[in-house]
Amino acid sequence: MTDYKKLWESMDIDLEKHDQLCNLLPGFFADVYLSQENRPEGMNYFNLVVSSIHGLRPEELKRHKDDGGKVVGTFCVYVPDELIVAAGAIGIGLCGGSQFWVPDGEKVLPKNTCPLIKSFMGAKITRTCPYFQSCDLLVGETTCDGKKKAWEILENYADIHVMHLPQMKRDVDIKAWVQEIEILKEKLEKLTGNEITPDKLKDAIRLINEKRRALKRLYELRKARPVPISGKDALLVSQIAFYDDPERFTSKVNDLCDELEERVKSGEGVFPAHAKRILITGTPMAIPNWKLHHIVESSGAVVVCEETCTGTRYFENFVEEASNTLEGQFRALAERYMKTNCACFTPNRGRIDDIIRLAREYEADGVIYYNLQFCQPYAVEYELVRRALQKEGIPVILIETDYSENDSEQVKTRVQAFLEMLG
Ligand code: BJ8
Repeated sequence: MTDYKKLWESMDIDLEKHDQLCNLLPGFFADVYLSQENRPEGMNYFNLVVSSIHGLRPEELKRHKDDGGKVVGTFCVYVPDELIVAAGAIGIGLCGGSQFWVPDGEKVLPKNTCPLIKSFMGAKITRTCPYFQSCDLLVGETTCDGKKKAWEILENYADIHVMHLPQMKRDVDIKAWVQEIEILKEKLEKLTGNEITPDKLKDAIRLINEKRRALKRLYELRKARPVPISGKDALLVSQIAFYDDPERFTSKVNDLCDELEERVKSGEGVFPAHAKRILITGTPMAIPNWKLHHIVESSGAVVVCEETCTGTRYFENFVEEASNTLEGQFRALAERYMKTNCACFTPNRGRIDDIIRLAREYEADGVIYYNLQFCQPYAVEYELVRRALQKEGIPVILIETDYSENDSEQVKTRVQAFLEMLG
């Protein structure tokens, strides 16, 4: 602990406020996670990562920086991690999932802003997040209006580069994204002093594809009946993917999958085979946002899949590995990333098709459409998703909520009524 204090001091962390934050997590994690029965052994690694979330990994980031390396923070799954890795930097996903930071975010943002934005803003301005404090550069993007305008405030506190994301998927838009990737490449080369060569980028593409493969393998195993791992545990693994070392993470996920494969073979599950299977779709759930999964799974149902950016959108689609030129690699990156279906795009029919496909593949009994309060793109898109699911005979409910516990009982009542309706 003493050592970490020195580490935090070196990062200019507000120690007093940071202590308050650190005191909250262990009890919360124990209630939500350690209370589960029959968890896979392979989750021990991920428990460790969370229990020392402000220690172990930030210490690695510090060592990397002491050796002259750079750390780059990102907020969206459209920003290509491969480039950051190829520049010899470490990429960290910074989306805020904690209510702790929301009141401070509200000091500089309107209250009717989505909690994810208020949370990351609060994390930065209070200097209580070692990941934010480690970053040499932040990379924002023009997705929703809330984020787009938040960058202008955030740049008072940190260096930020904003990528201009097109919001249609025509060839002209893919070409525009290639150009943004080229600009980011130059920015990263300048930051790190390292040239991004085709060989380095090829290795980085392989590395990140391997991580995606491991996550895909984990998700495939959740198709089994009974399901060998809880939705809460799978969500935790997805959340950790955003900040852990990619190589180690991939190997730990594959170890976990080996164990789950054995479970599937022997018919061992964490919920009875008849438990209702739920697909969650919607806005991302950044760590430690476990609210909805906890409500669903403590009501006797199991979450089998997330069509979110902390779920399938993060790992589906691989980057073509064959190209040996930067030009070809940039095009391959742009094509892969532009396949992501975010509600910031218009039209966004691909997301509706994905939800229907995933609901079938995972044999979901119902879909919960999860909307972070004040997220307009996903809120508006609900109507189209609802109509499409109704046509397919797939029950759906909209749950709009924030990070606080204020509405937990109300959300629980609605989820339980939905589960009862599923019969
Ligand atoms: S690709 S979902 S990570 S933008 S911040 S849109 S919740 S109002 S996070 Fe996102 Fe990239 Fe899209 Fe995924 Fe809504 Fe909040 Fe905006 Fe949000």
